[in-house]
Amino acid sequence: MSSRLVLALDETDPVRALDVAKSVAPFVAKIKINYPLVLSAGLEIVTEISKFSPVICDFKVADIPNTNRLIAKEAFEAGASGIIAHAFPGPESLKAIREVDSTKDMYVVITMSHPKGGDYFDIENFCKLALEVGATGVVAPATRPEDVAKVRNLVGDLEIISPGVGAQGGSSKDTIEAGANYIIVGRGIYLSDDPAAAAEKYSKELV
Ligand code: BMP
Repeated sequence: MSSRLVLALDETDPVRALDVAKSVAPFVAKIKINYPLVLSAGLEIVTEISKFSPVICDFKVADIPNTNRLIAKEAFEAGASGIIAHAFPGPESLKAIREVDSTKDMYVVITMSHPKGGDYFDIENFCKLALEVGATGVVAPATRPEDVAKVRNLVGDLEIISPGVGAQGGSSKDTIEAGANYIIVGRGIYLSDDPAAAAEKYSKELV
């Protein structure tokens, strides 16, 4: 069975980031890159890492449609296989990303994993929106499996990717049982003394 693990590569040293990415590639389905690495290494790092793993650009895009379109275009042209966007700017902003390249993945944040991270998110409306705009999937928190289960009921077959396993205390097993397709692990892997071994361990817990 293929891996259900996504690495969140928030390592800001570009050389180390590439080393980690290469060593964990056999154990992960995808690598998620966020602002810390892109701001330190430049967008070229997306192109580099895409050579050995699909890359999701976690830019949490949240702007007017034209700006969302421009951001998505840059990310996809750099080689990203997908992008993460916020729901609250509404359907036109999300559709603008979809229209850049509908073969790419678009994930919509439904609610967040940190303490009180769910207090300002509207799970029902955001799930409805993700379906309406044809999202590939949604982001829901491993730290609150009850929210993952709620999201699963609302989004049908859309993919659920869940951050918060490891450093934030979420459990892989509970998250998958609640209905997530993939867990996202960052510090639990890239800060480990042996990132490949850590990735292998997390990936085995999931099969
Ligand atoms: P870590 O395993 O080190 O906590 O990393 C989690 C990753 O997932 C980070 O890149 C973070 O920005 C992202 N993330 C999250 O933790 N919670 C959310 O609700 C949404 C996220 O994208």
